[in-house]
Amino acid sequence: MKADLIINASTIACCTEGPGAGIIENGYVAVKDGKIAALGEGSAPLHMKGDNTKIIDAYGKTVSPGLIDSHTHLIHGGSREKELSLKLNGVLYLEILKMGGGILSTVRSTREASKKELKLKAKKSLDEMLLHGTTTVEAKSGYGLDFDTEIKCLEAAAELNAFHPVDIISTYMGAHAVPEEFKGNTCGYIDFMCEKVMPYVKKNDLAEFVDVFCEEGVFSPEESGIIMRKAKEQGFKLKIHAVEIIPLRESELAAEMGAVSAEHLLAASDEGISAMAKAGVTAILLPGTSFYLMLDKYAQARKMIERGVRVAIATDYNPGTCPTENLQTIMTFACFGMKMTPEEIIKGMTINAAYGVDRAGEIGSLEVGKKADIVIFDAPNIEYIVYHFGINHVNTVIKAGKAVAENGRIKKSQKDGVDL
Ligand code: IZC
Ligand code: ZN
Repeated sequence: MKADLIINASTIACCTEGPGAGIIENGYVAVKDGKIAALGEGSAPLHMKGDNTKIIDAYGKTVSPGLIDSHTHLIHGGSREKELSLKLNGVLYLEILKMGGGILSTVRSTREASKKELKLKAKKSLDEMLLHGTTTVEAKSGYGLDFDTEIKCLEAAAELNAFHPVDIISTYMGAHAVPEEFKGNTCGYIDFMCEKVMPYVKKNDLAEFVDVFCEEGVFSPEESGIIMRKAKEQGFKLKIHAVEIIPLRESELAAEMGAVSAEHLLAASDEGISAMAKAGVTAILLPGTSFYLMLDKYAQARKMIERGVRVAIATDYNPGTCPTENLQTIMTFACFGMKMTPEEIIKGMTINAAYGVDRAGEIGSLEVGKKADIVIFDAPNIEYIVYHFGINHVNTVIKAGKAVAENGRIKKSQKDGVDL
């Protein structure tokens, strides 16, 4: 069997299931037809080398599965840097939202933007993500709230997905805030989402998941339960922003509803953690958001891991509470803020994140038969990536067997000319 080869890798983090990150020291990975064909310690078997074999020498480097950013708010207009001074003066996130800022300010910018403007802005972010090692991203809508803008954003994501090397998994998140036109009429807004928007999204295959922002002053657990039930009836998979600055039983709700993931989880109760472990709900933790909201509080990753919850880590890339596309910086926050080990962190951004977006059969680990989404870091081991923070360690990104980014540059592809 002839294949393309990555040889001499100092560290290969296979990120297979079970304890540890499946580390191989000094090994090789063989890629054929866009999939992982073989991998192991030492040199690649001679019969794999043919005349056309492409060889990457990864001496001194670390090879891992492509990173999966399992929680982002990719598509939006505008930015919110003007809220920095409010934050510095102690005005809290939910207070800014109540004043019509925060999410609602991004809703205004997103409604004003054309689909083309939204795509151009999101493409820039996808390029950054790819250069920093992300090969799959979950993208939530939720900055349109009205029918036309939500559909515009979901279509923008689908059109970007069709040509950009990063794969996009879409989530409809109309339940991100109650829009001004439904102020005081949350029930009316819930009916509108469930009866008008969701059927159209489903029929046009614009999203795989539905997500709800369950938080005091946004959607209550009862309201979130109604939205999730209706979404499930229509065939959507479920996610929940279980922020739990004040615990409201959101993790129990995620378990009861059979959600694929519960995200944030800043103060999950012991009962909630056990219920999630039992129901197989993936916890997607977002330590960059704790940092950016200047909270003293991080999710209890250690307790969740000890109780058997699968823990994923994501950026939460959004214009308000975590404006970064860089998962490597988030690795350091996960380590220092939540005391996760580098092996737990890399698994949180690969195999566990794949579970968080229901793709664990195809991506998230280096195993024979899985898609060859691979990152080569210019770092001798994964500890080094977490330790030396704030810079980009990525040397090469391989997507479905093809090198798509190298030395800080995205490679020209035939599809670069696509008109956005
Ligand atoms: O734009 O503030 N938490 N949604 C829920 C966000 C943060 C994004 C934002
Ligand atoms: Zn979010």
